[in-house]
Amino acid sequence: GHEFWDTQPVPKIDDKIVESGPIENKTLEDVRKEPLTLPPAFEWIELDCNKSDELKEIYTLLYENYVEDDDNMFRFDYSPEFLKWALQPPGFLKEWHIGVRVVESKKLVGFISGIPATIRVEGKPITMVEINFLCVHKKLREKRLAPVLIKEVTRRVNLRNIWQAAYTAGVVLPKPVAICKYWHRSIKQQKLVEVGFSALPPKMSMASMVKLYRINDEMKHPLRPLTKEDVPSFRALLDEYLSKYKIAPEFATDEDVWHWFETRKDVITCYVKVDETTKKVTDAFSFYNLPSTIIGNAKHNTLKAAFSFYNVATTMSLTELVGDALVAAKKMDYDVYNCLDVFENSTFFKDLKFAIGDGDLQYYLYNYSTPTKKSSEIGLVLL
Ligand code: NHW
Ligand code: EN5
Repeated sequence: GHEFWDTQPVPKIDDKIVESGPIENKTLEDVRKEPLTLPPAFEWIELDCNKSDELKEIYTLLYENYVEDDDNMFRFDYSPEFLKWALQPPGFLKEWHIGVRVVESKKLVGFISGIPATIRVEGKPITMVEINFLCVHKKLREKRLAPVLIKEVTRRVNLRNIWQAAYTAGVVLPKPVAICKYWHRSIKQQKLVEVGFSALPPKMSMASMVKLYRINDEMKHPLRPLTKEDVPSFRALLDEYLSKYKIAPEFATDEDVWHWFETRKDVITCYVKVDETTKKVTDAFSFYNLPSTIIGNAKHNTLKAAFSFYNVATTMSLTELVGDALVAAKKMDYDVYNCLDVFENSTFFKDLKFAIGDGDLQYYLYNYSTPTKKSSEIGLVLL
């Protein structure tokens, strides 16, 4: 049983869903006007990502306490600049950047965030919040603090007349709308083996492994960083492409697209190919930078990972496009390129020598039921 989740408007694990729509319909009068009650030693705060000390507090909480792999060898290390980007898209609300402090020491021990987004579910655009960076300090685990954070963010989102949410998690909860797999493309073989990210297959030498995973020094296609001038045609391309998927974001304005795809050093990289005569974007790859702390390795402290974001290919195959993304990632000194089996990504894994990971990523919707989707029907990537 799920003491908390059983009380929430989400499908039960064995529900067979055939139609799409909200699970419950509430109005503003139904929403509690006061914050949820915290145990007396704690207080609610809003964090301001424009204040470097507050941004640093979120960073440190996550650096020490956020998501680890199943064997506790790696922990995500989202940088402060990354968090500022992820938490402040156009239309963001500071009141959705929610912290819990210890009253006495002022130490930040809990966090949850929401950002506004329009997500299309089976073609229907729905105003939602994307929930991310839920974190409770390791010393306060299993004390039912997470449900309080979730209820508080729900309340603050509901007060803005928004009733649906999208989120992803490595754990299984009621009820995934899709179950996706992580795949990995090795770039720096030796280091990945040294840190235990990958194993040297039996009967394979390091030299033959290095040779197997060699990546070209130059891209095959004339791709260059996205510019502001490209944005209108890139948005048109992206929106048309995303409309093929059963769950996908809608990038409603040029400002949204520029926010999410402008290249920011060590945060997000987006390259495009532009047609010489029409000047329109025809192809684009993007990936974000999410390193992990390597827990307890004497030689290496961080694993530098690129995560595939949105890719659109029209004048070349998706395989060739992502092949060029790998060239860019190698040049930028990444150790590994990570990718979910969403979109048509499964079509290039074999040719580009990806290997399946040991981690799953579940996709969820809050207060919206819709038939379970295949990973290839998902057109959404959350950070
Ligand atoms: S997923 C990453 C989540 N963060 C981490 O994994 C970091 C490391 N872990 C922790 O910090 C991306 C803690 O273990 C957390 C749980 C805080 C995860 N999502 O406080 P208790 C996101 O940020 C349920 C949702 O005692 P704890 C997405 C669990 O099933 N629920 O546990 C976030 C149980 O409920 P149950 C999760 O270990 C989406 C209850 O929490 C969960 O000290 C949030 C236990 O609480 C997870 N990842 O703290 C939902 N992990 O019913 C948004 C555990 O089974 C919903 N639980 O008894 C939408 C809201 C907005 C709606 C607006 C209309
Ligand atoms: C919210 N936005 O488990 C996200 N990562 O496979 C929160 N495995 O890196 C939820 N265990 O398989 C995130 N190497 C959930 C994911 C949490 C992190 C996670 C997995 C995904 C991962 C690696 C390392 C495993 C270390 C031991 C893995 C094996 C494949 C290898 C790749 C390189 C080439 C050879 C084969």
